Amino acid sequence: MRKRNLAYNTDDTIVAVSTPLGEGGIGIVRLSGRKALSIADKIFASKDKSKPSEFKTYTTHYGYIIRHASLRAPTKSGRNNPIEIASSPSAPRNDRNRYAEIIDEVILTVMRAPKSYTTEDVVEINCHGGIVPLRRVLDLTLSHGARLAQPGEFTKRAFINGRIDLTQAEAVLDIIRSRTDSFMKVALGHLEGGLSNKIRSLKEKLLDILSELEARIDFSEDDIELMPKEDLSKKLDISSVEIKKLIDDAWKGMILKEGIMCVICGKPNAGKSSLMNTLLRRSRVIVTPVPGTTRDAIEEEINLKGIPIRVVDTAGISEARDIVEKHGIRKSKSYIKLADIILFVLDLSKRWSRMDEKIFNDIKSRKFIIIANKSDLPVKLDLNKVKKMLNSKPGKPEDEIIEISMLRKRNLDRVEDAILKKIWHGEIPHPEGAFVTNLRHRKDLEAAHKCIREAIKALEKKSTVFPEIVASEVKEAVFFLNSILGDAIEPDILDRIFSKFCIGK
Ligand SMILES: Nc1nc2c(ncn2[C@@H]2O[C@H](COP(=O)(O)OP(=O)(O)OP(=O)(O)O)[C@@H](O)[C@H]2O)c(=O)[nH]1
Ligand SMILES: [Mg+2]
Repeated sequence: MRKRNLAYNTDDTIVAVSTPLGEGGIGIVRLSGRKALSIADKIFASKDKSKPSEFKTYTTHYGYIIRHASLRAPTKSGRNNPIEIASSPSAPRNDRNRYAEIIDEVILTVMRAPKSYTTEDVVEINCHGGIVPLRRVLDLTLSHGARLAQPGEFTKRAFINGRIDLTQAEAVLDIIRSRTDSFMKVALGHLEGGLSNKIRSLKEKLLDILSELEARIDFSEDDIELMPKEDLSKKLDISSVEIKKLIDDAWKGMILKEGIMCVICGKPNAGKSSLMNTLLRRSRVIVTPVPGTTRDAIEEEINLKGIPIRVVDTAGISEARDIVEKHGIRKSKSYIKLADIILFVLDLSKRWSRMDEKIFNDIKSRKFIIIANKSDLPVKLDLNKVKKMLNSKPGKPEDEIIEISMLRKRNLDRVEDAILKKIWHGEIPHPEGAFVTNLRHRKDLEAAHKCIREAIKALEKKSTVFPEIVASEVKEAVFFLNSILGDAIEPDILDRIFSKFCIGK
């Protein structure tokens, strides 16, 4: 890939701590740029006195990070912890080694341009993983002329230098942020170019159509043989269908990435908190026979077959007896509004009440599952009545009601299956698919799709200037595909994308 012609200066050498700040076995300071090796030469001392600029690429070396006397403020006592291993080329011969200080004992790796993460010379210094050693090594590289990297700047350089495109750069962030194996697989697929290849192939098809149209604009029909209008239309239609498929499947990728929110609601004492604990497989929330035990909403995340699900247990909805309950119930209702899926818990041992009716009316137009709990007790709830109410909704009522007993652990696996079925509408996608997982990509695809539909409409009209109109729509569609790949992108959008990264990546 070529270096991208963007207003960004790759002349300076950047540095950052690439591992999380805090205590750890090791911490890594990463340098990238023209001076990475020369800076490393100045601060690294190995026993055999070899220099990083002499090291072969992808080799690691044991040694010390040292600060030479010239960079140190002399101490009053003059005791500067001199060590013998240091040798500064800039110090006078007889002063050499006298005032050097060991900063840390390290392993240093050299990765030479162009085969490195950024395609520049990269040096990674594995220090002891503590805030002080890392900060001191970082400060030392800064004092030798490196500049502190901005968030995501290493990946930005990989992009600017043409090693990866923008979907791949975004995939790096997705990998770092993945919360489930399934999404990680999707993100890895994107990093390997799964999505870029699809977008590129779409772009090639549109460029072919564009060259046909331009031939029509430049030559008369007598000069060359032109593709029949119907064939052009067919080709555009194929591209339109392919883009539409990517847009239509984007929700799957978004769910794998963002997850969904599942809110448990119902009357007090129905078994909501018991259900929460069952889904979490641990005793997270208090369960007691006293109605009104849960007073505040409690959120936790589970991984349900690859989907991150935020499960929320809420306070039972009833006529509030005091101000605390009032607040709790208000919160329950606002969570119901935010939910992607609602788990409405009913107590089979109690009759259908006015409160059940109220809750049902609030959720009936939403995605919900009725969990009829306490099937171990004598049944008083008229489930047929509930099923009748569900009949007014599309779909089969038996898909919406699951009779369970949390106490006897009856039918519990059916709850998870029902949630998955609701999410995927019965069809579980393969994480290997090149799904769009990013809102930016989806918006650009929607814009490209709109242009192609306009192009098809223009083709159908009997205008003499149709090639110009169609060509301009197709060009615009190509522009949006280029924007996904980062081949045509505004610098501020680029900045916004990379600002989401962590420092050091
Ligand atoms: N018999 C029986 N009791 C159950 C079952 N599930 C839960 N319980 C009991 O019902 C009571 C209430 O359960 P919780 O899970 O606290 O109910 P809740 O809906 O969270 O109640 P609030 O927080 O008060 O709104 C507890 O005593 C549970 O042990 C069940 O399947 N069968
Ligand atoms: Mg509760």
